[in-house]
Amino acid sequence: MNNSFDLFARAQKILVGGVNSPVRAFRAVGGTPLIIERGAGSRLWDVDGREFIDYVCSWGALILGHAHANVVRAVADQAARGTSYGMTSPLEIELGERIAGALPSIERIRFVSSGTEATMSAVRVARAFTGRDLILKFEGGYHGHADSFLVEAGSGLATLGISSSPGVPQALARLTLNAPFNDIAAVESIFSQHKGKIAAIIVEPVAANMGVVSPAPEFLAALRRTTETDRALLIFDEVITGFRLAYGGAQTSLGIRPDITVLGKIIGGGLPVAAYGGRREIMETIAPLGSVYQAGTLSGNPLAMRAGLATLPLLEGHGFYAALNAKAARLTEGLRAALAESGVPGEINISGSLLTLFFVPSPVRDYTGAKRSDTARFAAFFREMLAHGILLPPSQFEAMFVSAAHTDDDIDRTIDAARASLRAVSTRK
Ligand code: KE4
Repeated sequence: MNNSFDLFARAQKILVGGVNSPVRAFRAVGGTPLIIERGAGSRLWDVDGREFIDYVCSWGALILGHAHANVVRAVADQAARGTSYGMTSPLEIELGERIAGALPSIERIRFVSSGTEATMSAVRVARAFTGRDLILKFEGGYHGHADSFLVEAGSGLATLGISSSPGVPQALARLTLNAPFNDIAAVESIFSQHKGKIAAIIVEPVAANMGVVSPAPEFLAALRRTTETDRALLIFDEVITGFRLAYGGAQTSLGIRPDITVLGKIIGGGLPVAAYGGRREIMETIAPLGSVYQAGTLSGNPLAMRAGLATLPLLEGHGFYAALNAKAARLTEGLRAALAESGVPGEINISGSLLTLFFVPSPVRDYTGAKRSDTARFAAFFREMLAHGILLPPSQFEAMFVSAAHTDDDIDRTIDAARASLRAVSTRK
């Protein structure tokens, strides 16, 4: 019996590529994509009953793991009280206040339903507030699929080898400038070429869509200085890092205050929630106070708000991040030992509970370095690990996510599986 195979064949007859997001199609790693029946804790089960230790965790949203009891209870209770009122509820006020309490750079916030919606709106606000059109992002950075970001982007575009998406008018693509991540000289050169014309830099403070790449010391501080000098805005895209690297996100742990922050994933506890927020004078350019228009039918809906409100308090608890990061550190140590033992060239970048094993011979500090990866060997490793019951993100250019639900035994099993899988792929030429 192979329900996965049959269901994927059926899916392809209605869903484009059999998926609702490209990276799920396993195009870069081969094999039949998973069709998942259910999840609980650190586990996923597919429709054939196969069990996996999950390091995708809904691409980072499930920092508590699948079907956490508090989230399930909150969502069930709220469903019975109504899922969407089309009007403001106390819940969105409460979640907004909680987030602003964790990130002092957020004086006003607007909830939306996806990270793309949030980053797209943040850029619109930055363009309106500065009266400028150009934006600067980083090669391999991913900020969702709004037109302005699909230029030299990471994540699924890197996975599929798409450098820039058709359908984005050249006139718009030209307004997006790119620099190598961690290359402040390149940023300063671009700013001197376009003095007074750049509305904002948008950056993942810790890159996670070229694989994980941490900022070089002083890089983010230099971005802050450069934008301030030129009166451009600094947008931190913390859709992944927000409430992942610390209760307040990367900006808290790295001590840099952006003008606008974009959040998603964890703040929704697994339901569709994202947000953008920042300085009051910037955010009050948005309707109904200002004339920058942005709206959303399900923005701030009570069902999703309850999932976020059930999640965030559990992260604030004493020692949550220390315990989570210790698990990721132990996994990384084990994987590094397995790499050394196998003789396979590889580097592991880790930041908190985010990590990526690159099949490269030298350290990865930007997208050019990440693209040196042996993606064929990564694909073979992915398939070997899957056969051992370990689900990695199906792309060399994504992050592994460790959750609070991952146990020490999960970590040990993952290291053992990696040891066997690296031996198996070490013979590949
Ligand atoms: P969504 O529109 O997918 O909710 O968020 C877009 C986004 C924005 N900013 C960052 C830093 C992101 O990582 C994302 C989305 N992340 C990808 C995985 N790296 C989502 C997974 C997918 O595309 O299926």
